[in-house]
Amino acid sequence: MKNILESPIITEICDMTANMYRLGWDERNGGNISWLLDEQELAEYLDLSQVIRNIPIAFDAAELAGRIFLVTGTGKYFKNVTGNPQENLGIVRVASNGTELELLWGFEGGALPTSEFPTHLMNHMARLKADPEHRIVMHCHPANTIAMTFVHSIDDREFTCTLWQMITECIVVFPDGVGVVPWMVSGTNDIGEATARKIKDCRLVVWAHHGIFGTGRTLDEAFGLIETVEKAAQIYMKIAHLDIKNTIPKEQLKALAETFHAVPREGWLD
Ligand code: 2HA
Ligand code: ZN
Repeated sequence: MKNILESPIITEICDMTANMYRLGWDERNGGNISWLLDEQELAEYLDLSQVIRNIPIAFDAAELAGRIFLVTGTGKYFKNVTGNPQENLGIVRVASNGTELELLWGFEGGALPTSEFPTHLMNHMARLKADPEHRIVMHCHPANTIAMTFVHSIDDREFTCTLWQMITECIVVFPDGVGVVPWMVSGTNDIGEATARKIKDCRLVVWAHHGIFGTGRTLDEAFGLIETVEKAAQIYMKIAHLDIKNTIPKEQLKALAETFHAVPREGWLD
């Protein structure tokens, strides 16, 4: 067996959580990541028949039975992951009954998956239907994106069009747009369902006054989507209170998307 602490899985998530912490997106225990792992790759590092303990979950994830996820722990700090991956991270398999997780590695000292795991699993289900190559769900608290939800309409289309107009690259990076879920109690199945309903059509969902979810095939894709939204929101927050003299007209956004073969959400630029 190879040493899992030296695997790309653990080294990449350590680099990512440290980077996100340094960007100020994950204060205290803020933020969480889950990664749908490749079973064959994981079998080089772990005996997948050895279940350490079972962890109940409060909804039916039978659709994901047998799937294995790396996930950050509830109450754990992103800044501490690199120094102690085995306490701050866990690798869990959805049991065949769909209402339990089988712990295969990590979560030492009795730790549990993120409180947002229902949302993560529902997002994984929704994105896998849209893209079989989907692997990552990433949540964090970037300040400008959150700030924007206090001063801008939180209609999906209006919020997205403003972001598209903030930086030329935006429509190329996320032509599928951003969904916005109005404020709800987090950690619940209800917010998970509301998020999954939006994320089935786009890879990004903002939680008003809370944070953002990015998804993708790789950690870099999910991170890059969030990074681009946050930069656009930062520009919005720098200019929203000023006298706007120039903008990128919607017609030009259409031309831009066409040039880069990006397909914006149907009807959103009309
Ligand atoms: O993991 O970010 O939304 C802590 C949170 C909850
Ligand atoms: Zn959060």
